[in-house]
Amino acid sequence: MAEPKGDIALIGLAVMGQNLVLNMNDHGFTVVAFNRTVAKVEQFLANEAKGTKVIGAKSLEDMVAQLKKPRRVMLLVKAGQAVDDFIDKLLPHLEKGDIIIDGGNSEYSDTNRRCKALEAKGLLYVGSGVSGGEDGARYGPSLMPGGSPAAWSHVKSIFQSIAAKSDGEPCCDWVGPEGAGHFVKMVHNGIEYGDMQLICESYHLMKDLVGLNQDEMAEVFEDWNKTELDSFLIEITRDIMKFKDTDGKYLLEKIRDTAGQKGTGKWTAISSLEYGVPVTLIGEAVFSRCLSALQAERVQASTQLKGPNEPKFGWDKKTFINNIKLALYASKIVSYAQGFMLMRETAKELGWKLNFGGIALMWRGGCIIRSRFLGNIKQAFDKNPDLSNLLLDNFFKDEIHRCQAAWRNVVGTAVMYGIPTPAFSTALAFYDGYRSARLPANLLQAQRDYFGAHTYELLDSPGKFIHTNWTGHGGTVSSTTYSA
Ligand code: 2AM
Repeated sequence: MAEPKGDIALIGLAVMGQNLVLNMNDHGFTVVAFNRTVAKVEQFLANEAKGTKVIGAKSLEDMVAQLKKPRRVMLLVKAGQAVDDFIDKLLPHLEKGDIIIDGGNSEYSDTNRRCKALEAKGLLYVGSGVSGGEDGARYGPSLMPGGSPAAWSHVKSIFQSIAAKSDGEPCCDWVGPEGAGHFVKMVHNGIEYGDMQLICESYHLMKDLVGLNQDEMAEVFEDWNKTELDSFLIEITRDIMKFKDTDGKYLLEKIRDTAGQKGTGKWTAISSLEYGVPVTLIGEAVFSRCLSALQAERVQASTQLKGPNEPKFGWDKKTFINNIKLALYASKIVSYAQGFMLMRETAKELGWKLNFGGIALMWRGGCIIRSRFLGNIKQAFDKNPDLSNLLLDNFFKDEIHRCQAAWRNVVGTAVMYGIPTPAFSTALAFYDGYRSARLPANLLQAQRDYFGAHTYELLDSPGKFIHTNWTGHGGTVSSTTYSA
């Protein structure tokens, strides 16, 4: 048999898979394509992949036979059982040193498990976050690969050539071991929830408090997009504001205000609870979607529950709109600081070494949260790879200080007028908590010790747990200390 020509095989010819195959082909790689329903391979070759170098495979055996060694097989199939099934079917055809890559939306804990299992068999495993939707997959996604470190040198050139570029640099770098790539993709999605919620709160304030119409709001977003808020999400929001339905009316006004979700934001919030990291803004963004979904209840309650009786909003519009912009920006800094805190803590718990600057670079282009802002985050980690918190970087510290008065004004005004701004508010509460040398948790510890003998430590002797008999009756026996 002739020397095999395939640089990589790709299994799963739904839109994302097809587009990644075509993207790899454009960059000079020979891709072997396969799909569970084999008829789709023929269809793909006869249509989308016509005239390309893509090779169709009739079976897994045929597919593997067409690959150069070490073999690289990328899965883009439905997350969950389908990935395990394909791994099981592939194993008899592969040998030590071969590489399986999962580019689907797998949960990172599944990727942890699969990575360990395959490494134990002498194979290499990569779990990669892929972001940017269909267009990204076709012309340059953000790629977040993690897994067996030895695999990186074998997939690097393919991954970095097909990835989006930002200032000439590929939005793809090695994230870390095991499920680190999928974990970082999950946090990306959580941050996306937060960014979207912040923009929605700005819209709410501009519409219901300032009284702007959609053309005016489109202009505001257009202006913001030329500043530090320059990002894909602000850009599409501007376009949504302007979009008119076939009847000439704004489409946005006709859309039901009930948000859906697929779960990645929820998983980020669950992880933050699991690891004990206060990722409050993403949490609020998830809960805001839940509250929006209670539409029938809200409509009912709106006829019964009264808001404040404030005089008409009398602020200078321009000033207040600029304040909203600064509130959004400051809240966004807090949200990303929280996201990186979660990644840092998870890395510590799981013994991963994560490349934080690389993560910012991967998100800088290609994905939904792409923005100028991520360039600043990259710079912060370039300056200090061990930066403990983004808020303590000089650039972000100065920016938060610059925004602070406006941010407090917006949150305060929203509270006075009864407009919900959960993400703005929680970001500010976090900021004030994080910068407090002393919080009222001394009282909390006293309460816990009072009713449950949970013990407390004194300021001048940390690590020494004491129980006090607060009432003069009851026992002096303390309960064991534990941390959930
Ligand atoms: P199909 O075309 O044979 O349905 C996205 O759904 C991709 O995942 C498709 O390529 C689909 O293959 C594949 N897929 C979905 N569920 C699968 C399963 N249980 N086993 C294998 N492949 C699956």
